[in-house]
Order: sequence, then C-alpha cells, then structure tokens
Amino acid sequence: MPDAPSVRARQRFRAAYDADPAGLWAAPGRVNLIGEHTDYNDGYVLPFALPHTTVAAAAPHEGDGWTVVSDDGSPVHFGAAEAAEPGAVPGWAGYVAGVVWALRDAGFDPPPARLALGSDVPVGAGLSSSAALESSVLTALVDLGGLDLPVDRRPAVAQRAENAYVGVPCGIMDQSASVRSRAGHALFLDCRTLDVEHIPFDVARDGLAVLVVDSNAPHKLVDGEYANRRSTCEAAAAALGLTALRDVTDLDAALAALDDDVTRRRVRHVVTENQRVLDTVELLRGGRVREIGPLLTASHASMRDDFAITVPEVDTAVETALTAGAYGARMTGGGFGGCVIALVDADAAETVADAVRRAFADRGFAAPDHFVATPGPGATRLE
Ligand code: GAF
Repeated sequence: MPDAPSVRARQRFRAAYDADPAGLWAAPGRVNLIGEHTDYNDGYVLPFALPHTTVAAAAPHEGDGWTVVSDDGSPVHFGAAEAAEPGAVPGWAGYVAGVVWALRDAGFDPPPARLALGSDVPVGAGLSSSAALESSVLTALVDLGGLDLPVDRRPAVAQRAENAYVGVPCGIMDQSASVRSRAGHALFLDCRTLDVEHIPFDVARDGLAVLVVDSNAPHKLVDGEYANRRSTCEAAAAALGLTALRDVTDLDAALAALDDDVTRRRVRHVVTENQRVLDTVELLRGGRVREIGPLLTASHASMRDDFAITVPEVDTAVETALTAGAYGARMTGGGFGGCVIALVDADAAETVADAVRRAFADRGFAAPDHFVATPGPGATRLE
C-alpha cells in the first residue's frame, strides 16, 4: 500500500526544501455520473469527487517565484516572467504556472511559494488528474496569500489556467467537481449560471455500488478530437442563431435546420444528454437510484453513435458490465479511452469487474483496473 498523498507531499517538501510546509491542501479527481461534453455547451453535468486526491504541501517563500516538486523528484522553478507568458513552463509544472497566471489575470497577487505534490489520482485515465492538480495548488495559494476569491469563483480561474496557459480547451466541469463537491453527494451543476445543487448520492444505502473500470486505453484531450467536438458544437449553435446548444428547445427543428449529418449527430448527443442529466437528477431526488441505469446506458450509446468519442475498450467494458448484470454503464470523461462506470449491486462488483477483465483478455486488450467509487469532499485544507 503506497503512502497517502498527504504523507508523500509532506515528505517530498521536507526532502526538497529542508523545512516543514505551512500547510497541506487536497483536491480530488472525479467521475462524471452523467452529462458528457455538455459543459462547454452551457449545459448540465452531474459529477462527483473521488476519494483520490492531489495534495499540495506549500509554504510562502521570499524570492522571485515558485518552486514545485512532484513524483519525478527534480524541482521545477519559474519566476514572474514565465508565469506571465502562457505556455512558458512546459509539462505538468505548466498547470502550476497556469494557476499563478490565472490568479494574476483575475486581479490577484499570489504569493511566491514553495510547493511539493503527492497524488493518487490515476493520470491519463479521464479522472481529472489535471483539475485535481490545479485545484490543490489554487486552494493553497489562495489560503497562503489570503486572497479574497470565493469558492464558487475558483473553478473558472482553474479552468482559465488550463485553457489559456496550458492550451487545453476544456469546459468547467472538472474544476467545479474538484473544488465544489460535497462528500456523499453528486454535484448537479448548471454550467451557464454556475448554480449548484448537492444531490445526495449514497448508493450503498440501496445495496448498490458505482464500479469504475479503467480501460487503460490511453486517453488524451490534447490531440485535436476534443477541440474538434467543441468547435463543431459552437459552430452548430451559431448556425442555429443560438448562444449555445443548451438553448435548443426543439431538437427536431434544430436537426432539420442543419445540413451536415455529422453536425446533426453532435447536436443530438448534446441536447439529449442534457435531458438525461435532468432526468437522472429527478430520479435521484426521488430516491430511485436503480432507475438511473438505463439513462447511463443511453448516454453511452449516444457518445458511441452520435458523438463518436468511445473506443473498442470502453465499448467492451460497457457491454460486458451490462451482460454481467449492471443496471447501467457508460464511459465517463472526455472520451477516446479512460474509464467506464457501472451501477451494480454492491455484492456483484467483483463479479462484474472479473467479467470485464476476461472480456479484455479475450480481445487482446491490456488488462483493466477497477475500484468502487464513493463521493468524497471537494478541495480542502488538511492541516
Ligand atoms: C473533459 C473536460 F475537461 C471537461 O470539461 C468535459 O468537457 C469532459 O471532458 C467531457 O464531459 O473532462
């Protein structure tokens, strides 16, 4: 059992700087229960925070910038000039520099600091390791600097770091899940108004579990497919004379007004997915957890057939989980690999995971990983 991220972050801080941190700040990864590629269309999402976190051990430091050390051991230093120029700090440290850049861009003055990171959020699995990194660093710098940045405004700053400094055109879901989630709840977020409702989500009470299967098929937002989906959606909204696809009120009329079949499919996914989020929330409010299963499965079919963002590994995981008795299953996250979630009877989780493992072996795919996810808290100071 590896050390907890907080232990690793603290040890790393001591080893790198020969001093104790002023504090430890944790921010989680997430799974998205439903609502995929709806966030940048001003729509609805329903993620929940994982117990997996990235922890930033940090202390203010008199000097000319920021130093950060992570798993690879060698500290990365950047000064005010690099923090002022998007893209100047490459690799994972660019997310840290991006947070400094975005805070300054929002009118704040983050303090020069030393940081050390520890994380158990799987990287490249579509579980928002980037948002966890941004959110842990953001929360640390806000606290260390006594910056007056309310919690509900923090996700947009972290998103700016990723959009404008790192250059990934993500929406606001992942940073919102990492910052604003509540333990035992899913986060119902209106991505236009940024209003949230914390929806109780304790499936164990109903004898259920959310099984997360990591397909181990590589997942990348940076190669153009994500950006391509986003620009198709934005162009479709413009062609329909709308601010965003969220504003489609008559799907048939919208589809009839578009002449490109691919665009029509992308629009159909977004509009029907928004409705599935609303329907899921309604069922959860009524305590009808098992009944969300078909909505999860319909979401997957829509991502596979209309949005074209699934890969054979995740399709296999979903089909196998359903055959093995899951109430519903879908890919979660941006797509092109990553994880599948399946709503299963709690005592069937290992059986379902085992069926997926065998199906992967039969097809010659790399072995998947799995765990049962329970909703954890959003970003917080640990000590
Ligand atoms: C990725 C992005 F970062 C999110 O903003 C969201 O668009 C998601 O893909 C798809 O729902 O995680």
